[in-house]
Amino acid sequence: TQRVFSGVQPTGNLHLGNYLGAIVNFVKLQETHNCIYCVVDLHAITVPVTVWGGPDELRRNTREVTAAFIAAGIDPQKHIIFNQSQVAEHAELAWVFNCVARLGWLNRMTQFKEKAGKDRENASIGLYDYPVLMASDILVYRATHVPVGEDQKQHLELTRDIAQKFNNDFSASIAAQGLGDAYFPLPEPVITGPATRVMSLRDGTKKMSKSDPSDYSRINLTDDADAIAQKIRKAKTDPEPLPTEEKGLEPRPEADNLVGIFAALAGKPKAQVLSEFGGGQFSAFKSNLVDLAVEKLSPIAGEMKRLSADHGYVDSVLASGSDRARVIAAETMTAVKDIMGMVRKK
Ligand code: AQP
Repeated sequence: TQRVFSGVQPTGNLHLGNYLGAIVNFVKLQETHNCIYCVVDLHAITVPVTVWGGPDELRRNTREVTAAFIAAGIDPQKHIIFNQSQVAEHAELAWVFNCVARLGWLNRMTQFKEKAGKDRENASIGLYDYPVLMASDILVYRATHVPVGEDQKQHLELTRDIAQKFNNDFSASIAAQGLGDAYFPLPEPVITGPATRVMSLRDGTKKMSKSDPSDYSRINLTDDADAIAQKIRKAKTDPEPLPTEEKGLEPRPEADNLVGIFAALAGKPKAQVLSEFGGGQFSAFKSNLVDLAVEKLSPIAGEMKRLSADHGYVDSVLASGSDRARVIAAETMTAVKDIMGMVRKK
C-alpha cells in the first residue's frame, strides 16, 4: 500500500514557496493516497528560542499551519493532520535511527551548514540531528511517498539510506519475524510542478524563505490582496521583455521565478504561460499575476484567519489526528523493538 507523509514547521511566515512547493501537492495526493500531514513542532525548536519565538509563538504558529492545511483543502477526516509532539514514537524511532545513521552522512547535509552558519559550535544538537528526526517522521508510518520542495531532496536521500541500512543490518531478524526481506520502504520524494523551488521576490538566486528579514521577499499565505499586489509590483525583474521560449528563462532567475509562480497558480506549464505573455513587458504580466494570485490565495487567507482563531476546532483536529497517527506509529515501534531484540511485555 502507498502512504504519503509530509511535514511543515510551525515557524511563522508560511509563504507561497511552502504552498506551491509542498502544500499544493499535499492536496492533490489526497485524491489517490492515504495521507498523513504533520505540523513538525519538534523540528521547529531546533533553531534558537529567540528564532522560533517561544511558547506563545509556537502555539500560534502550530494552529496557523494546521489552519493552512485545512484552508488549502486537506480533509482532516479522510486524512490525518496532527502535530509531531503528540506522537512520542517520532522521537523514539529517531533515537534508534541515530544509532543507524553515520556521522559522515550527516556531515554532508547542506541545510545544516546553511542554518548553522559560521557559528557552528553554537548550533543545537537538534539542528544537526534534524534529518534523522525527519527520517523517523516518514518511516514511523512506513510512508512510500513524500511531497516536498526541492530543498528537501538531500534529506529524503538520507532517509532512504537509513531505511536501507536498517533493512540490511537486521535482514535476518526481519525475515525471522515473518516481515519479509525488508521492513522499511525506501520512500520516494514527490517533487513536481513548475514551482518546486520558489525564489525570493527580491533576489532570484535566493530561496523564498520564512526567515528572510524582508517581508517583500515573500508572499505570506496570510497576506491580503493589497499586500500581494504591492509585493508582486515591486518584485525584482530585468528590463527585457518576457522570452517566448522556456530556454530564454535560463539566464534570468527573476523572470523564471515569476513565470514559474504564474504557471503553478494557473495549473499550466511554463511554456503555455510564455505563449501567452512572451514578447510582452513585465508590467502587463505582473498585473495578470496579481489578479491570479489574489484569486487563488485570498480565499485561503480568509479561511486561515477564521480557522486559526477557532482554537477549539483546530486543537480537536490535531488531537484526533494524533490519536489515529499514534496507532500506526506504535505498530512500527513494536516491530522495530522485536526486530532489534528489545525485550518488551507481550
Ligand atoms: N522556497 C520554497 N520553494 C518551494 N518549496 C519550499 N519549501 C520551503 N521553502 C520553499 C517547502 O515547504 C515545505 C515546508 O518547509 P519547512 O516548514 O521545513 O520550511 P522551511 O524549509 O524551513 O522554510 P523556509 O522558508 O526555507 O524557512 P527558513 O527561512 O527557516 O529556511 C518543505 O517541503 C519545503 O521543501
